[in-house]
Amino acid sequence: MARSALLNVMVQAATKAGRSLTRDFGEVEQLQVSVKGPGDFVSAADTKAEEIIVESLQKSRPDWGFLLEEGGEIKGSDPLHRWIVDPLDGTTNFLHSLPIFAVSIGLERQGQMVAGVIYNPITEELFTAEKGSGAFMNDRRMRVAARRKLADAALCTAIPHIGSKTLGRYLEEAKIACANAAAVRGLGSAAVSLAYVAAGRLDGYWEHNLKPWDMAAGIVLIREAGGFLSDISGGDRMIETGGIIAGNETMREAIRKNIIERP
Ligand code: LIP
Repeated sequence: MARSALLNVMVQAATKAGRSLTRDFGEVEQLQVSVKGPGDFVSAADTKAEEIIVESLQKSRPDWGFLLEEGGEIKGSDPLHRWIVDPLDGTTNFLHSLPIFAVSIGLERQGQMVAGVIYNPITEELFTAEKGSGAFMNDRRMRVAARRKLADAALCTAIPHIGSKTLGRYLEEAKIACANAAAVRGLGSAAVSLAYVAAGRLDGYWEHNLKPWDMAAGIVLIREAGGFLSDISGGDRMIETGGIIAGNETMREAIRKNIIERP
């Protein structure tokens, strides 16, 4: 499969950061037995991966700016392009040696998401998409799943953690979802979850409080895999509101109407 020059630049940055994360993931596995745990080590791994990505992307596109999970906004001299980067999405999984995490790099052009790369360096699954050119997992074309009924669907959402203000809403939604869907999962990485919807492994995904870097690349993957996205009210302000629902068009609307809005 021939990738565009742009995707090559993104893949190079993601895989380079992935090599660093893989080395650190090996260390984290050793640190589980210490009482202090690997917390500080993981923050350092996250920051290191982000620096690798920034350096790599800046080398190829010196004028483009960034929105970074760790480093915030870096303005570029080109006002049209901005990279949106999460160097380690699924930090808690990484911290606990669960190999469900990813590097996520999205490209925004004039306010539109136009390219995305999500890479899990442990499974070596590389998800790529560019507007108008389709979505791929490694070299294989991806399509969202065709299931239309909640009763047949494997859905995914975020399970709240200690101190989270969303527990009440989650329990309400989970009650309906568990009673109506074939399966409900929480993977702990928005980027991986969106990539899995694009790959047809999950039928639908929703979450209320994401940051732009959690979803930027995933948005392009879903659209290019023939899927649909909306914010919680059915509009397209996912990045602005932090709410997202993804799936094929029937599944996306079924999640919104039956699980989130509830009749
Ligand atoms: C996290 C996720 C997780 C989501 C959290 C958070 P981090 O990103 O992807 O699935 O529920 O809101 O944003 O902190 O691991 O990069």
